[in-house]
Amino acid sequence: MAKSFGLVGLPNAGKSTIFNALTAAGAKVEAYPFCTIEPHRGIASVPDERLDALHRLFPEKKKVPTAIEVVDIAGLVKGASQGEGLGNQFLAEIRGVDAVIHVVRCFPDPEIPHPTGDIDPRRDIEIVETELFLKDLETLERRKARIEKLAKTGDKVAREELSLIEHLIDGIGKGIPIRRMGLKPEELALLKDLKPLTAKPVLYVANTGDEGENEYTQAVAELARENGAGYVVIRGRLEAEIAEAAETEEERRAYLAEWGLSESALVRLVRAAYELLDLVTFYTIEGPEVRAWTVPRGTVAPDAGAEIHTDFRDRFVLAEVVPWRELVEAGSDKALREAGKWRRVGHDYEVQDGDVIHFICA
Ligand SMILES: Nc1nc2c(ncn2[C@@H]2O[C@H](COP(=O)(O)OP(=O)(O)OP(=O)(O)O)[C@@H](O)[C@H]2O)c(=O)[nH]1
Ligand SMILES: [Mg+2]
Repeated sequence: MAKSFGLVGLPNAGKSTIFNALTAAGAKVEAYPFCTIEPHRGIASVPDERLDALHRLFPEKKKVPTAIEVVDIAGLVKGASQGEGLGNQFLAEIRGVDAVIHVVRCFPDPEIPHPTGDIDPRRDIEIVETELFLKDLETLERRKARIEKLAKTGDKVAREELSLIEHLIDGIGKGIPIRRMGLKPEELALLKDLKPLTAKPVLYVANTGDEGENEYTQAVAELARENGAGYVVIRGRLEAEIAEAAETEEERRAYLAEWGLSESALVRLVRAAYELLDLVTFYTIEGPEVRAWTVPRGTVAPDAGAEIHTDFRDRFVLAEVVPWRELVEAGSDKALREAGKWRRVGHDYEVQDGDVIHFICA
């Protein structure tokens, strides 16, 4: 399934611009706060040079890249949780995402108003993170009120959940995001339905002007290091314009190269996000398709197969595996087979990033 990312940030930080750069989907972008009043969802297919190289060996097949889903919401302002601005109500929209992309304004432009008057990444980030904390508090308090009675009657599950929720409320009160509370898998499982926002991994996007890195992006980089968050610099407006102007991936690359950029924002963001989420990509060449798939690192072959077909897990017999580069260097599947390079692996095999996998099922 496509991984999904929710964009948060102050009004005019450039969320819709980044959304456009990523999806080239044309969400409305205007120079006044709150132009995004409906959450926007977009799908972007992930450019992948390894997939391209594999596809050149099988040009008659269809190339199917992986995709990400991006959700753009309205800007958050201080006091959103008390009803300021429009942001708070939209936070619920990003409950379901796999990671939060926090867009931080790093472009100075007197024409574009800043909600607090001037750019200050550290303060700006804090305002937004405070709103995420407050949203989580609201969610947790509501849940607490609901299960307190049940816990009093001695219900064991409710008591466990209640004590976890009290622990989380306490941590948030101290300014610790849930993702940094070191929760055990069984505790995380209890939060499955609540989906608290600060439990999600965060990637900071320093949205900067055409000229690239500056003192503000430096500040974001520093904070990302301190907070254990991912970090990418994106020249949002420039990339959005290029994404919209370019008709093909080649054309896009050519425009980017003119600005000294070797890779698009999408490629860099996806790489950073996959790293943050600890995902690996594998490839299949089956039937009419050359296709990329994404799974968590450490996924064993039968579970990877289940991405393709749920019943592959039970029907799994063995898999043939080869690193993508070996297949590309061999020049064809036939040459690779003759060289005996396909490796046979069993149920315990952990899929490696860049594997080409052929599943053999009963
Ligand atoms: N100069 C400059 N302007 C930019 C850049 N990125 C975005 N902008 C402009 O800033 C304004 C706000 O950008 P949006 O993408 O709409 O901001 P937003 O975060 O979606 O704002 P809300 O939806 O109101 O929360 C637009 O006029 C953009 O064109 C940039 O890199 N440089
Ligand atoms: Mg917007």
